[in-house]
Amino acid sequence: MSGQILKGKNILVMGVANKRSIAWAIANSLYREGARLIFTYQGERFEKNILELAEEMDNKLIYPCDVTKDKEISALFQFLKEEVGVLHGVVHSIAHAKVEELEGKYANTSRDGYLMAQEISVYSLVAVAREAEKLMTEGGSIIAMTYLGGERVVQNYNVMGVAKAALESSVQYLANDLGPNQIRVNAISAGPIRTLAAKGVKDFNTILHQIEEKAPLRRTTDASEVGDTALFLMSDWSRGITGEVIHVDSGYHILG
Ligand code: N5H
Repeated sequence: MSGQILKGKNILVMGVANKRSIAWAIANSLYREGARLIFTYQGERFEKNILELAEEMDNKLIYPCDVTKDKEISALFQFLKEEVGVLHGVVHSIAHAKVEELEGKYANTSRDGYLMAQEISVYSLVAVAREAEKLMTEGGSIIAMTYLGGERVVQNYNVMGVAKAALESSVQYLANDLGPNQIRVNAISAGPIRTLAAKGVKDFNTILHQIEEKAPLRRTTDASEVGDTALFLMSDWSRGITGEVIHVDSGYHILG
């Protein structure tokens, strides 16, 4: 089909765990506009999910990558170099924290839990961006996922809020480093969405109801809205934007 805005673009999508994943909604938007997608997954547990979900997608590639292992990141980029040569985009939709640190006081965060949240949720972006730059010989776009709790205190977000603050700052530093090669780095700050990461979050329904009552658009965020914003950020329409955080949250973040 002609007229697809991402035709000929190779985009790495990291972080599809299941069909509810934000990364999966983003992949659907990108695929609709003609992108060739390369998916990574972490561990056998999620391999089956991505194989099934992406079964019907033309030309996709699927490769394992545990972002805590330098060797796995190198192997992924070696694979990309051989299979696609040039990379145009990266979608980073990966985060992790110990479940026990997502409630109660931030002050109780363990050293171990702090480092784990930072390593998986933030350092992974830095490591991936550094490798991606080498393959983005025609310019590129890198996007990461963040949340309001990185800008201000949101009850229970705790160690993940501090990780998102570091992620948003990393987006700015990486945008500055990679900009001269016409590689843009941005983040999307999504409103709460019922994903696997949100599973087990106490009072998630209450949080969603609050958004429905108070957000300017009076509704919660749909993953497809995040997908279409990611599409914009991957496309040439956003060519002048880098180091930015775009809120896709029904406007909730403007409220005091
Ligand atoms: C204020 C809130 C509610 C409390 C905080 C939730 C934070 C969620 C983010 C992290 C990434 C969730 C997480 O690491 C869960 C793990 O401990 C357990 N789950 C897993 O291991 C599953 C199986 C795997 C697939 O998930 C991960 N991530 O490894 C924030 C909410 C209103 C909004 C929200 C849910 C934000 C967000 O960052 O996702």
